[in-house]
Amino acid sequence: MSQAIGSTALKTVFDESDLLKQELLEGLLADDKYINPKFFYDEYGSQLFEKIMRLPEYYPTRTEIALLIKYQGEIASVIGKDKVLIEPGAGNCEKVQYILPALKPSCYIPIDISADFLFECANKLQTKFPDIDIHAVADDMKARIDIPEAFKNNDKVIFYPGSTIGNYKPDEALEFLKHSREVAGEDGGLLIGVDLQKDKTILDAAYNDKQGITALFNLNVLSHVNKLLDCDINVDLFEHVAFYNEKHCRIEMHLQSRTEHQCQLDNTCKVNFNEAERIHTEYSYKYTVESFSELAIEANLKLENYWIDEEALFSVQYYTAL
Ligand code: AVI
Repeated sequence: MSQAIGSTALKTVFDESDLLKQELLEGLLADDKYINPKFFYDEYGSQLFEKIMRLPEYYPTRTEIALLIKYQGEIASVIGKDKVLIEPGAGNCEKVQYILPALKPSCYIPIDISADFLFECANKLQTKFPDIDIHAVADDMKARIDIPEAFKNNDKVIFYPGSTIGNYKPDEALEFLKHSREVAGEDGGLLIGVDLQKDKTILDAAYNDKQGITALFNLNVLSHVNKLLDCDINVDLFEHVAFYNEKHCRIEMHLQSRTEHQCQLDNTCKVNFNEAERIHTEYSYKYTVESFSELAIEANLKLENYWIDEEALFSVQYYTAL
């Protein structure tokens, strides 16, 4: 297995942390305060997200896995053989394992910024699937992907499970779809997990679990901000708020200030919070198969096939060039 560390990785470590700090300050000093959801995932946040995925109320993960297992044969025959399968934000490369046995791509390229973890998982996967050339790339999702010479002429299929697309605003989702269309080219495709619109009570429960793990996950972003900015926002002065906004078809997560208070952010700036003022932390957009395929058309992608569970909770959709 060959491994390629993103060539820009080392060079950008220092400027990257300045940019992240700047981004956080901008969000906390804005009139409508916000923190980008990417800041959820420090070590503890990632552990909490692992727990979220196993919660009884959080249906997306188990429903998507069940779909991949049940329909792996059909998915493989729709996609075809000998593809180069590319997975942006692959993390622990878990979900791909459910489709690799039937799909049998020539090459699998998982991409993630957590280099050590990615290489460890990719190595394990290589042992399990010795006939597939696994070529892990430690970089961000937008990085230009160097396809190994031997597979340059194979069709490319992007695999993007987890309904992570839901965490993008529609214009960002469209940008992702356009980027995928560009990488896939005329003969490739996109296999994507998309969470579906459903009864508000199911959605509200999925983001307000009884054990309070989602609340811890949301609040932990403030501890992460404290580490990154070296400041002391009092996490106890905030509470988790999550609800389905039916008008915009999205879950909204916020952190709501319990009282009026002030925090010192760095040497130069303080931030004031009014009582009940919110910091927006995440959107999780929910689609219908139709609404998502309409968005995809704008990226020149056409819906080839889709698979949904019996309760119509979640969908796996396959797109090719329009
Ligand atoms: C990562 N993403 C798809 C999750 C979601 O459902 O939007 C993040 C999450 N936030 C709270 N619970 C799960």
